[in-house]
Amino acid sequence: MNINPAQISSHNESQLPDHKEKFDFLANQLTRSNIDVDSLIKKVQNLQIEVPSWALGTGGTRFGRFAGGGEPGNLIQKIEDVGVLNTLSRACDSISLHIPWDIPSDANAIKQELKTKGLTINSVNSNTFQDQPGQKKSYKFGSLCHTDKGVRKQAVDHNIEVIEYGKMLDANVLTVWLADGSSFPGQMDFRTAYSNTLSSLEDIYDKIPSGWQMLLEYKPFEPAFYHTVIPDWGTSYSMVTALGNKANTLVDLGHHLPNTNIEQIVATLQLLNKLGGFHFNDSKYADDDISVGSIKPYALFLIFLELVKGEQTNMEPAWMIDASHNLKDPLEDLLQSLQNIHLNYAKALTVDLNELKDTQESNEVAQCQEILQNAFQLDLRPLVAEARLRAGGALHPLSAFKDLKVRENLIRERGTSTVATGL
Ligand SMILES: [Mn+2]
Repeated sequence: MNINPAQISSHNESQLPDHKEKFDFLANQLTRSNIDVDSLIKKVQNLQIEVPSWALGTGGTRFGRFAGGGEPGNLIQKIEDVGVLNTLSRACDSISLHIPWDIPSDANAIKQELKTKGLTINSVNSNTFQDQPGQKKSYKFGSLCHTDKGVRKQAVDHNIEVIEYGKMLDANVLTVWLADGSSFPGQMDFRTAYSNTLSSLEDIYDKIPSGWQMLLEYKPFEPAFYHTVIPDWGTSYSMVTALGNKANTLVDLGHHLPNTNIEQIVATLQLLNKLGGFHFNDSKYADDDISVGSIKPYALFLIFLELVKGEQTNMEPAWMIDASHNLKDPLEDLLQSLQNIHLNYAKALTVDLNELKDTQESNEVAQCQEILQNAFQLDLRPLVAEARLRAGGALHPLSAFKDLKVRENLIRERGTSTVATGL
C-alpha cells in the first residue's frame, strides 16, 4: 500500500486552522523564552528512529498469540509497512533486520524497494536464542558461552553470516543480544561463561567491517531465571572495551530491573564514549516491550536530557524501537511510540543547559527541579506536529492511519491469515 502526498495534505487540511492557532501560541511562548523554534523543529525532524522488522506483526506472550489481519508476510511487505509509517510520521527512515527471520534472498530487489520507499537498513540482528530447522547443534544450554566449542563456533559463524547479509544491504551495525545464561545455581560456571562469551565475541569482532559497529546488548534476566552472562551495562562495557573501538554498548530501556536509574547509565556510557545504540520501549514490570512513553514518560524525558547533553561531544547512537505488540495494531502502536520519542526529545531540547549547570553548581536543588519540570510539563505536541507537517507528514498520524483506512487496505491486499515472522 502506498500513501501519496495529496492524501496526506487533504487529511491535514481540515485540521490546519486548529493546528495553526495552537502552534502560533506555542511558538510565541518559546520565542519569548529565547528558544529558536525553527532550529528546534529541524532537530526534531533529524531524529530518525529505526523500526525493527519484527515489530510489524502481532507479538505474542508465552501463553498465546492473537494475530491481526494484513500482517506483512515477507520482507518486501515489511519494508512497505515501514514506508507507510514514515510517510505518516516522517520519523522512521530505516528498518532493522533480524536474521534468520528476514533473510534477504534477493538483495537487489530489497535495495530497490528500500530506495523506492526512501528507506535504508542500518542494523542487522543475529539470533542464537532459538534453534532453527536443520540446525546441527542446539542453543538449549547457550550459544557464545556454551561449554561445547562446536556450538560456540556455530553461533560465531551465524553472526558472521549476518554481517555478510548486512554488507549486501549497506547496513553498518551488528546488534548482538544473547539469551545465554543459566536457570539454576551451580548450573554454569560464571567465569567460564564470561570467558567463552568474550572469546566468541572476539572471533565475531574480527569480521566487523570498517565503518561498522558491533553493539552488545545486556539484560538482567529472562529467558534465564538465575543468571544472564551479560546482565548489565557494566558487564557489556567490560566486554566492548576489551573488544575495541568498533564495539559499543547498547541500552534497551526494558532490559533493567524496576526503578533502575537508566538516565545515569546513559550519562556514564556517553561519558566513557561507549554508548553505541539505544532501544526504545516502556515497561511497568520488566521487559514488557510496550509503547514508548506509555508508563514512565518523565523517565523518558530524563533519558533524553542526558542524550541531548551527550550530543555535543559524542557519536550519535543507533536509535531503534524494540517493542512487541500483543494487543494493539502494531502500526498504530509504532506511530504512538514515534510521537512520544519526538515529543520527549523536543522537551529535552528546550532545557537551558547552561542555566541548569549554574543552578547545579550553586546547589539550588528546588530550582534544578523547577527547570526540569517546566520543560517536561510543556505541551510541545503542536511543535512536533509542525515538524511533521513541514516534512510532508500527517499532523496527526494516528488519525490519518484510521481515516486513510491503512489496516483495511492491508487486509484487502494481504488477507487475514498472513503471519509475520518474529516472536
Ligand atoms: Mn533490544
